[in-house]
Amino acid sequence: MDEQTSDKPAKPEDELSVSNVSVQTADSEDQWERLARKLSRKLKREAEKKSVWNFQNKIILFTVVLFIIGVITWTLLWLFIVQAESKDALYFVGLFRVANIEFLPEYRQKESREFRSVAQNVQQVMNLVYTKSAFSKFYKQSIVSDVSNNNNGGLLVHFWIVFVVSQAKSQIFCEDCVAAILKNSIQTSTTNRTSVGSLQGLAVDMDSIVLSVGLRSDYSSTTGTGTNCIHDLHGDRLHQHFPLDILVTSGRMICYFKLIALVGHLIRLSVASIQIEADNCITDSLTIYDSLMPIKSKILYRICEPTNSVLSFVSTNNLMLVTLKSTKVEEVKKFHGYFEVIPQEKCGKAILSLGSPEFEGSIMSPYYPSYYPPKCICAWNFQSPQKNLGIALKFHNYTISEKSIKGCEHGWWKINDHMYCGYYMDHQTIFRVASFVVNVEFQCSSKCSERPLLVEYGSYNLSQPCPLGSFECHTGLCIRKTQRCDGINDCFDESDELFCDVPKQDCNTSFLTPQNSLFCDGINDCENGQDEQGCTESVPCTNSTFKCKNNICFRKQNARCDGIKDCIDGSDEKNCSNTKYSTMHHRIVGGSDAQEGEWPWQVSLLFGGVAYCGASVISKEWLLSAAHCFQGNRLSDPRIWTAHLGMRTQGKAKFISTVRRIIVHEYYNSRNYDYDIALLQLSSPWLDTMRWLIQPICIPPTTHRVHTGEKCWVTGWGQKREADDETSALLQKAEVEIVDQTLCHSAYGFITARMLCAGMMSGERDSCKGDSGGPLSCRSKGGGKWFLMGIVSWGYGCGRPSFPGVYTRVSNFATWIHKYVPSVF
Ligand code: 4AZ
Repeated sequence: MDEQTSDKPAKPEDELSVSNVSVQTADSEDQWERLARKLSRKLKREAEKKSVWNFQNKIILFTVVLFIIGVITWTLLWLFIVQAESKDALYFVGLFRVANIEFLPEYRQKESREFRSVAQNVQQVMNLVYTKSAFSKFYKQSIVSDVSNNNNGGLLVHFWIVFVVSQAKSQIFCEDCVAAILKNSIQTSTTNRTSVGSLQGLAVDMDSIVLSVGLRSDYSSTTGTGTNCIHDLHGDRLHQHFPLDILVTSGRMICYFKLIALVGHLIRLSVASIQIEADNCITDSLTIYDSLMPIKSKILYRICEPTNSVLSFVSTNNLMLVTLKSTKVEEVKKFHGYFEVIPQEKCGKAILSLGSPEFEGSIMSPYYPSYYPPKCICAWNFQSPQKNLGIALKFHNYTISEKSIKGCEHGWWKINDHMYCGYYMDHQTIFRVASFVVNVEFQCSSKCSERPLLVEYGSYNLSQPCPLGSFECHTGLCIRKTQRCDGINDCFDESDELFCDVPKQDCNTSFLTPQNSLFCDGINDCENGQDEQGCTESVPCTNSTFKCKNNICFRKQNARCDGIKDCIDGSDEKNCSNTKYSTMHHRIVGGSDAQEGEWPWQVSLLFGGVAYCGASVISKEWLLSAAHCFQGNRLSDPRIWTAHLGMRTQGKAKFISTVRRIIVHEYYNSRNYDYDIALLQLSSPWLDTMRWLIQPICIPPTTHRVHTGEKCWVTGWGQKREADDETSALLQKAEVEIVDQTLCHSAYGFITARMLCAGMMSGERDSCKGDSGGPLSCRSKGGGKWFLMGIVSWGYGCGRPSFPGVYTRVSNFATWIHKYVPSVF
C-alpha cells in the first residue's frame, strides 16, 4: 500500500503547498534528493516492468510466427506430396510368381505377421530394383496388395508401383520400360533352362511378370484406402455355385470380387444378368480379369451393355477378379451371377469316323459352352474307315481361310500342315479335307476370352462328293439345287448366294467361248459347272487371259500387274514394271456439288475435330456407318467423335452432337472388311424443327434386293481424286450403277455376300477415301422412297476402270439394325 502511495506520481503544486520556503534550504535539498532517488527507483522499476512485458510479447510473437511458418510448411508439404501424388503420380499394377516360397494359409489375412513379412520382403526387393534404376528419381514406393497360391506352384504376388513425376516427364514412362527394369534385374542361369531367376534373392519366374498402367481409384481401393466394396471369395468346393449379387440405387459404384479357387483348378464365372448403362464402358462396366488385380493385359472380357442371357468365362489359373463400376448411378444398377470351381480340361482327342454320310459328332473349343480362355491348344486326329472317304468339318458361325502374313485374330488352325485363320460369322460353313487321315490343331490367338466354337464332323466320298441333283460349291461342298439363291449361304465360300443376279447359262445349248469370259475364271457360270472344268495345265489360256502357275486362267485386264494378287502364287503380279498403272491412277471421282438439303440423311463424322468418315441418319438418335471407321483403341472411343448433321459445307452443320455409343458388328472382319457396319447413338437427338435439313433414310428390308444396272447415288466429303489427299469442303454426289456381283467377284476375287459393288466399269464415277461410312442411296421406282442400299466400305483405289467401289449390303443387316433400333421399321 505504501509502495503504492509513494509510487503515486507527485504533483508539483502539492509539494509546494507542504513546504516552508525559509527553513527549507537544507531540507529541500534532502527532499529533492529523496525525490530524485524515488523517481529513479520508480523509473527503474517501470523499466524492469516494461522489459518483462516486452519479453512476454516477444515469446507470444515468436510462437505466432512459428505457428504461421509451421502452417505454411505443412501446406507446402501437403501440396507437394499429396497433390503431387494425385496429379502426377503414375501407378503401375502387376504380378509375378515367386517360385521358392510355399504358400501359407495365413497369407490370406493382410493383417497377419506372415503376410506382412512376405510383403515387406518383396517391397524391399522392389525398392532396391527401382531405386537403382533410371527411374530412381521418380520412384516412390511399391506395395504388395495380394499374395496367393496358384496352379504353377510358389506364390503369386500382386503389387503396385508408384512413381511421382511431373506431367512433362510422364511421357518417358511406359509399361514395357517399367517391366523391363524388373525383368533385367533378374539373374537367370544360362545352364539350367528355366525362366526362374534370382531377383535380389527372390526366385522370380521371368515369364510370369505382367505389368500395366493402373488407375488411381483402383490403387486406393485395392490398397485399402478407397471403396469398402471389396470381397475376397474362396471357392473350396468343386462345381458349387457361389453367388455374386449387387444392387446399387444411387451414388457411385466401384466393387471388386476377388475369386480364388482350390489349387490345380480354374474359375468359371457366369453372368446371369446385368443392368448397366450401354455406352461402350464409359460410365458403366463389368470387367473380368485373369488375375487378382485390375491388370489391363489380363482382361478376359468387358461387358459394356445390359444383358439377360447367361454368359460364362473361364480363367487360366485358380484366380479371377471381377470389377463392377459405375461413375454415376441414376437408375438402378444390378448384377446377378455366380462363380464355380472347375477342373482343368485337356482339349482334343483321336476320333475314328464311322463313315456315315451324315455329320456324326462334334468337337468344341475348351470349356464349351463358356467363352474359352486365351492360351489354348487343341489337337484332334481324325481317321475315316475307308481311304476313299475324306473328312468334312462344319463350323458353326465360324469360317476358316488361308492364313496370310498377318497373324490370326480369332484363332489359327493347322489342318494337315496347312495354316488357316478363323473368323466368326453369321452362318455355318463346311470345310472338306480330301484325306482319310486328318490332323487338326487349333490354337487361341486372342489375348481375351473368345466366343465358344462348335464344329461338327463327318466323312464324305472323295471321288463323288456330290450326290446327283445337288449343286457343288467352289470348295467341293454339295447342296441341294433348290437351296441356291434363297438368301441362305449353304456353301463354305457362299458361292451359292453370290451369283444370284445373273441367271446361269445352259452351257450345253449356248456356245462357250473364252471370249465371253465364262471360261476358267474361277466362277461357275454354267449350271453344270462346265465352264470351270478341265482348267488344268494342259488347257491353254486364250489371248485375253493370263495363266497363273496354279492352273487358273484370269482375264488379263483384271489380273495382271494391278496390285492385287489374283493367283495364289502371286504370279500375276510378278515382273510388273513401275509404270504398271499409268493413266488409271489419276482419274477424278467424277461427282458434282450437292445442293442444300438434297441428302438430308448425310452425316459427317469428325474424329478429334477432323472430318474422318461419313454416316447416314436412320432415326432421331441413330446413325449407320462403316465398322472400319472405328477400328483401333482411340477410334473406338465414342467421346472423341462428333456427328455433324444437316450440313452441305464442312463447318456449317445445322446440328452437332457428340456420340454416346458405337456398336461395331460382332463379326466385322478387319482382314477383308466383311460385316463392315456400325451403329452410332447420338448423345442428343436432332429436333423436329430441323426436318427441312435433316431426315432419316429408309433401311431396306432383308427381301429388298438391288439389281445389276440400277442407278444409285453416292455422297460424301471424301477425296475427289485418288492421288489427291485433299478432301472436299462441299458435299459431293455421284451417280453410280449397281455392278453385277459375279463381275465384281472376278475383279476382286473376294467379295462376300455382305458386300455389293457399285460404280462404273469405266471408272468414271466412284467413292473415295473419306467417303467411308457414307450412304449409297437408291430411290425406289417411280420416284418413291430413298433406301440406304449400301455403306461406302472399300475398293481398289478410286475410279479405276473395272474396279468399282465396294459397299456393305445393308439389306443383309435389317435384323441386326432392328435389334438395336426397333423404331426404324
Ligand atoms: C477409303 O479408303 C475408300 N473407291 C473408300 C471407297 C473406295 C476406296 C477407298 C471406293 O475409304
